[in-house]
Amino acid sequence: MRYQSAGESHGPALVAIVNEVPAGVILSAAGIDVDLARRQSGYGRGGRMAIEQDRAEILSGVRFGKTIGSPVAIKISNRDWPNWSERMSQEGRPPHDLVREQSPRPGHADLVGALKIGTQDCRDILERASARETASRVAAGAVARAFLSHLGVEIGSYVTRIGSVILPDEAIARKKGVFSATKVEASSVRCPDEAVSLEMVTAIDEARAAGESLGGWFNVSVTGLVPGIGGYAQASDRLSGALAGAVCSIPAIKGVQFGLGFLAGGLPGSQVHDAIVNPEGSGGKGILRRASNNAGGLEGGMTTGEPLLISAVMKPIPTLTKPLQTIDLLSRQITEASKERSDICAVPAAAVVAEAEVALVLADAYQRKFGYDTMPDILEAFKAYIERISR
Ligand code: EPS
Repeated sequence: MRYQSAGESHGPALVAIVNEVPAGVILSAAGIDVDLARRQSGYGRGGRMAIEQDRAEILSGVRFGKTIGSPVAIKISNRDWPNWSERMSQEGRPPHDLVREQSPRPGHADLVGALKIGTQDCRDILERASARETASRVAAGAVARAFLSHLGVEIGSYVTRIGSVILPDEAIARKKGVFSATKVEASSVRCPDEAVSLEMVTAIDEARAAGESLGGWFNVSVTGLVPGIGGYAQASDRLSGALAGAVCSIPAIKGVQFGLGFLAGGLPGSQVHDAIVNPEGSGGKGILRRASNNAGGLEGGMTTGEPLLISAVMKPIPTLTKPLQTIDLLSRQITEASKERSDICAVPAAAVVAEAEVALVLADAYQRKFGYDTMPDILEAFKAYIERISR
């Protein structure tokens, strides 16, 4: 399963096309909308989120509520488009009063993108480098999630840090991979602890007042996985690489770790590796388990069957209301970086986008193991595999 997306942040719409979706996956626009709304929410978002109410329009690949084995195309209209139709027109000449974005923001794709494609108007870059593009990823990821739910796989996420506010038992939560989804969804910053959520909200308010922006950390946790998804024989088979690449492809993500992650580098082997045990009360039958999950659900580039635990760090948003110094691309004079309408903090949204990226990687890996064409065949292969590894 693979996706591609298109669409400018202030163009008429975003589009996602998901290829290699098997027939028989239950899929509805309303189901996709749930994830689109989760991405839109989160304390610290900017004015754009008050304008948009992202809705998925399924253009192809679904009939009577189920996929039919053809590419699934999804459109998300930009409600802001009428305000931009002249500045972003596909036809004609630029309006005489067009304001060009020629003061690149440090930390954004503005400067390097402008150098790359040979423009002095960074709008040509920022329209696509904008985090708005992640709405299409979430729509594509919802297709992968729908496929995985037929196989018992569930994906969630929670925020563990915003600015200097850290969820205190972060390491414990990461090890176990269990958290209260109800508490997370009830928190405006996707943090399972109510008191820490409030501190995070205050930190965002303070950043807003200071003309600042904030980054943070989040965890993605996946349950219901079977062992042996991914592979060890070729570099490209390794699920760890595919997952890290997918999460790092999200704008502003600067690092990814699994399970104990960087902490594993400071501990002796006996305190890192997870003992292999029989499932409790099984009498020596059933899928072999682990006494702990420091590996974060991955060994040798494959799932172990324990929860997959991915942590990532997001840098602060580059657009600042008290802008940094930059160079005007036309005059080469020192100036202030441009001030686009922006978010103060988008860590909760990034966590939802990461869920989608993880879903797409896992869906692809499950298909490689159990088949591509149709759900009944895939489920039969899946059942046979579970039976074999349980003996
Ligand atoms: C975003 C849409 C953008 C920003 C934000 C996230 O809309 P606009 O640029 O019209 O305000 O709110 O984008 C960025 C933080 C960024 O760096 O581009 C969205 O849909 O998530």
